[in-house]
Amino acid sequence: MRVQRLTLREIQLPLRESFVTAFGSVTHRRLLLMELEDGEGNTGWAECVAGAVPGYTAETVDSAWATITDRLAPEAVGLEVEDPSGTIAAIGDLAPDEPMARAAAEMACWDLAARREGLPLAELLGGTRATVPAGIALGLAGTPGEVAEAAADAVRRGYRRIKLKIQPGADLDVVRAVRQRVGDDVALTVDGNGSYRRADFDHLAALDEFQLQMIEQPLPAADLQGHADLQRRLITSICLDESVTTVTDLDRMISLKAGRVLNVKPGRVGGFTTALTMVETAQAGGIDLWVGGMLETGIGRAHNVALASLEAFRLPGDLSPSNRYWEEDIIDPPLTMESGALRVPLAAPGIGVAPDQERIRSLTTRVQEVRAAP
Ligand code: OSB
Ligand code: MG
Repeated sequence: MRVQRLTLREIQLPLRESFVTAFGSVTHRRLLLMELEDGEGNTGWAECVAGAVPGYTAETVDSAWATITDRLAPEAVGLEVEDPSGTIAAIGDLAPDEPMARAAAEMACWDLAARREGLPLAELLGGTRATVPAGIALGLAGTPGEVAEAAADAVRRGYRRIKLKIQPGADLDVVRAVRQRVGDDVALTVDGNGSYRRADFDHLAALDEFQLQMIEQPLPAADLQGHADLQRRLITSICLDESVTTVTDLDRMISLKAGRVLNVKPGRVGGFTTALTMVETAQAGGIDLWVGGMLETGIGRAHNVALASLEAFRLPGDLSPSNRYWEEDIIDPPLTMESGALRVPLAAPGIGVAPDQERIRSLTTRVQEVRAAP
């Protein structure tokens, strides 16, 4: 397979409501869309998960734009590869510390490869499920009572798991209010996005009484040893997100016992090739798995849903329908939730959802095209 043309677009899309985490507030999602063409009429699409400002990791929309246009695209376009993993073998060394930028290219290659073979992406990745359970992430905005109301509303709408963003000063009261409001049978998790410190261990141990499914990324990304020390003090399982961007990070998580659960985001770890290796490594190491999200549009969500269709992802992910974040998505038709689950798009090849070209054009703020030399 040979990529003849790469088109990188930046679009800006307003969120239905601002999403607040320990890193700050997002009201408009700036994001990059990658489109590849093979010169035989097939295209592959992917979304780069980097945000407008650094915080979650160091990569941003602007750094990923530069990485892709300056370093990756000139090498990737025109390259002959057997399969999508070949792209990463060929270009991985060009951007070792930019997994989000790499992932956009790699994941678009998977969509392209799947469409060339006429297979759903989920099937090419080894997925077997026809539906995946939906989970919702609730931001930090509002009083504990308001978050509890939002959680109750999410349960009414069918979500199978609720994740609450927390940070120092906005944690125990929120979790207590939500647990009281939704009852003991609802699966609840929290995500600190690295906002706690080693001095907070006693405070975090107070979360044990709420029977959370897990505590996601309480400490900074680099502090694997701190997570290991904290895990020994907690009944609740620790889940890592930001701390694991490479298979080596996952090996260290397992050997240090820095947590029992991994949030896999293909866009964070450099794409599906690494994500699939992580699945094997995690399973061998006794780590539970789920698929996370990064406020994606339907294009990125469809990639995540395809990955979540693998049997290995035993816990509900941050996989919500199009109308969770967007008044109008950039795919047509949008992803919808039925009985608390999303249908894996298996009826069409590749990611199985169609980018709404007209809408994407109208939202585009910059475009760059790279063509193979004739
Ligand atoms: O930490 O999982 C995270 C969104 C942006 C950046 C980081 C995270 C998140 C979420 C949102 O939690 C999950 C979603 O996309 O629904
Ligand atoms: Mg997280």
